[in-house]
Amino acid sequence: MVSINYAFREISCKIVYYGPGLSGKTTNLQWVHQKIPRERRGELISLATEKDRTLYFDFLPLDLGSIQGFTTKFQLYTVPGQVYYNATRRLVLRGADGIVFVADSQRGNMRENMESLQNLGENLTEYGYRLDDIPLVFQYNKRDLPDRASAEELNKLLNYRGVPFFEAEANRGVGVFETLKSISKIVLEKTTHQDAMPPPEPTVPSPQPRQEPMQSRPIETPNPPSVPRTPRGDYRPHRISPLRFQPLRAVEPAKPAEGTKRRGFFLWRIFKRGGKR
Ligand SMILES: Nc1nc2c(ncn2[C@@H]2O[C@H](COP(=O)(O)OP(=O)(O)OP(=O)(O)O)[C@@H](O)[C@H]2O)c(=O)[nH]1
Ligand SMILES: [Mg+2]
Repeated sequence: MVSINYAFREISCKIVYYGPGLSGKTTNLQWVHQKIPRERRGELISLATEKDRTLYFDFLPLDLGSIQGFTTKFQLYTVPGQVYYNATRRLVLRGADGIVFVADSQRGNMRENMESLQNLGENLTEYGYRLDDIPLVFQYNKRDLPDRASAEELNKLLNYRGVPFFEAEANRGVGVFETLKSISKIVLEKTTHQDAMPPPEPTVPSPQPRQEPMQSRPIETPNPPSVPRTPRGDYRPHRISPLRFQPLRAVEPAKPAEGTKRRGFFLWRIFKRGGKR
């Protein structure tokens, strides 16, 4: 689920690269890691067997710039494509905001593609998501190899939703960034539309203590407190000096001093008698 941290003006999204074994999921992340500027990405973490098959997942954190004043952080994951790692696949899929389905274009692998897509649907159901709803794009990879199915054939077989698809050669970087751009755009659009983004411009530019990212649904748009203006016209936050701060106490009305009531009574009697005691 996309998480939005208003204090740090940050949106975090999780994208999962899914697909059959050896379709090129890890290769996609490797290319992105290699090509994206260092300051925009973290380290690529890969847990692989000695034959470079993904054993658990690959993970790559990215900073994809800002949208409406919010920094967008993306976490890219791949699942292990080998059939018997389904428990791991399901685990990696948890909390995914968008899916890139990397299909192998070689004709001999159509069955694996279809089974993997079906497996994706089943695993999503476990988390209460539906393949019909989740942001999804297809990448038809290995377009350089002979005996590949055409994009139309692959669309007929897999892309029943008619979502964006990209022909790719991930090992040469062809189509890698186009795919990533497309899925991130779809995820962000969904977030901004569904969750009524953007939140109101907070008027208090005060650094706040780090908070755990808030879940995006339901989005709360807290009313910023009214803030005084400085003579220069810019806003400054309320500050309460700890020395001046006194907890509020109920103010009791002052009791009349002892004897006030009696004195009043005698004065009244003297008045009635015309000033005589
Ligand atoms: N010819 C060709 N080879 C590719 C392409 N993309 C990836 N490969 C190669 O395919 C092999 C498998 O790629 P990976 O990225 O490890 O595949 P994967 O989907 O992560 O596989 P698992 O981790 O087992 O699920 C590697 O040797 C890649 O170099 C491509 O577009 N064309
Ligand atoms: Mg892999």
